[in-house]
Amino acid sequence: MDMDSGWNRLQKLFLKTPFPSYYLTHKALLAVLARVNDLQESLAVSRVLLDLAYLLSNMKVFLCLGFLLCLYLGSDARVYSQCELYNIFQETGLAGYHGYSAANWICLAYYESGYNTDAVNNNGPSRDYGIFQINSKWWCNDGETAGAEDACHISCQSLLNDDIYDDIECAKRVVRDPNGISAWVAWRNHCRGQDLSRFTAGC
Ligand SMILES: [Ca+2]
Repeated sequence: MDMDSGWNRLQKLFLKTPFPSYYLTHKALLAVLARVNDLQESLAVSRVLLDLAYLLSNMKVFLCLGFLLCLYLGSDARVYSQCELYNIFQETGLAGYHGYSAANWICLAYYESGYNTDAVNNNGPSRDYGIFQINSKWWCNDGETAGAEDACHISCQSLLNDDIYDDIECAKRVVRDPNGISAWVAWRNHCRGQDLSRFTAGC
């Protein structure tokens, strides 16, 4: 039985694949190969089969870890561009919601968070979260704000990831209150009555 040529082919196959678990598997295969050389062939073959079974089960673990890593990276924070926000606000109907154009919402997000989804501002008794800086006293639940209302029925943590669709639903809830968009100090101070055309230019 020509073990070497078979193993060499297997090694080359693993070396060609860029996935890190295959690299680790390749290292483990080399260790197995070193062991094979010291044993009788019949014994070696049974050990090799056992080791292969072990490696295959390990690969499943690596694949699962890779999948979890992708999930983790997939929910990471990010900084949006103006035109990305413009398109999402159009798609979700936030543009024009309660009479406020996309430019008003983009201006608001710019002055509240700089379009950064993981922005947090600690006010002392409460905190503001995410791209719209939604407050934990009235709108979201961060588990550490006394007398919190949680009117959006949402975890404040979920306002910090790159999925802003839930943030937009909460912003719609905020603007439906009597204060409307004036609930956002940054909008009152920087956007109200201003020429906002630069916030949608080129989109
Ligand atoms: Ca979110």
